[in-house]
Amino acid sequence: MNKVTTLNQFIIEQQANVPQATGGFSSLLHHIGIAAKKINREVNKAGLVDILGRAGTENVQGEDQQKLDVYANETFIAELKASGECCGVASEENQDVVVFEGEMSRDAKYIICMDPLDGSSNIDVNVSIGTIFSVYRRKSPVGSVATLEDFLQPGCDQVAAGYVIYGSSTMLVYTTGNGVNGFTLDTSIGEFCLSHPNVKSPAQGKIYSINEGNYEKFPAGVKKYIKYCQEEDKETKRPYTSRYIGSLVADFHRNLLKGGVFMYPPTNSHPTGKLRLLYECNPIAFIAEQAGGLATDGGKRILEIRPETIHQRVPFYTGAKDMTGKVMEFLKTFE
Ligand code: P6P
Repeated sequence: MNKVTTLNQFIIEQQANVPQATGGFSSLLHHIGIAAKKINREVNKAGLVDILGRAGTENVQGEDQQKLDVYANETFIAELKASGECCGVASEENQDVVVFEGEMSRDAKYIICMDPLDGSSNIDVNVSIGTIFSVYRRKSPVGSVATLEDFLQPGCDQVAAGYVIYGSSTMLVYTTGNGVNGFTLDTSIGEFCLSHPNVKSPAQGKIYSINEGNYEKFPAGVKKYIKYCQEEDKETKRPYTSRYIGSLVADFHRNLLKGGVFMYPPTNSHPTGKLRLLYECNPIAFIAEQAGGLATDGGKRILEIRPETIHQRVPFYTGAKDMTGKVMEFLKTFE
C-alpha cells in the first residue's frame, strides 16, 4: 500500500530540516489546514443550507459580501488567533488590518495576508473558489502589537504562501521557499494528504487565460499577444487554447499543472489592475516562481514591489516561464 503522508506529517518532516525551527511555523500551518477543512465543509453543502447568497453587506472593495465570504473570513481569523503564532491579519474582507491584542498573540512572530474566499461570486453557480494566504515574519518587536509596517513587506520576504482550491476535490498547495507541494483532502479521514509532491510547472503550455471582454482596453502588447496565441503555427503548436474561469485560484491551479499563462492587465474599470498585491498576487507569484514560472506586473517581478497600501492593486501576468516571458516581450515591443 502506498505510504500516505498527511499535511501534519509533512510539516513535521520539513521542520526537521530547519535546525532553528521552534515549531511555531508548523503550528501556524496546521491551523491554516484546520480553517480550510472548516470552510470546505460549508462550501460543500452551500447549496443545502442558508449560507448561500448575499450577506447584505459590502466588503472594502464595495463588493457584495457573500455569506460564505463572511464565514470564511471569521473562521480564518479565529483559527489564526487560536494558533497563538499569528499577531495580526490583513484580509480582503477587512478595511484595516486585524491585530490580535492578547498577550499570547503579542508574542507571536508571524503575520498573515489573506483572501479568505476568492472568486466567491462563483459560489452560487458551483464554480471552484479558493483561499489564498501569505505568511511573513513580523518587523515590529515581539511582545508588542502588530503595526501596519508588518503587512507592507515585499513579496520576496514571504516565509510561506499557499492556496486552497475548493473544487472537484479540495487541495492545499503551498511553498516555504523549498519547492511547491500539493495536498488533497481525504474526507474519509479528514486529512490533507500529499498528492502532488514537488510541483514543477511546464515552461511552455497551450493555455492562455484572460477576460477577453476587456479586450478593447488592453495594452497594445496584450492585444498582440492574444492574436499571437490565435495564429496558426505548427512549430510553436499554435493556436493555443483560451481557458478563463474567472476564479484566480482555479485558473492559476490549472495552468500550474498543465502549463499556461494568466493575465489580468490594466482595464478601464481597473486602471492599475484588479488583483490585489498583498493577498492575491504575492502568494500566487511566490508559488509560480517556486514551481519554475514567472510573475510580473508587466515590467518587474511581483515579489519586488514594495506595497504602499494593504489593498493595493497591480497588473498581473503569471505562469509558464516561456509563455509569461513572451507576454513581457510583446508588452515591451508594443508599448
Ligand atoms: P473578472 C474574483 O472576483 C477575482 O478577484 C479573481 O478570483 C479572478 O481572477 C478575477 O477577480 C476575475 O475578474 O473581471 O474577469 O470577473
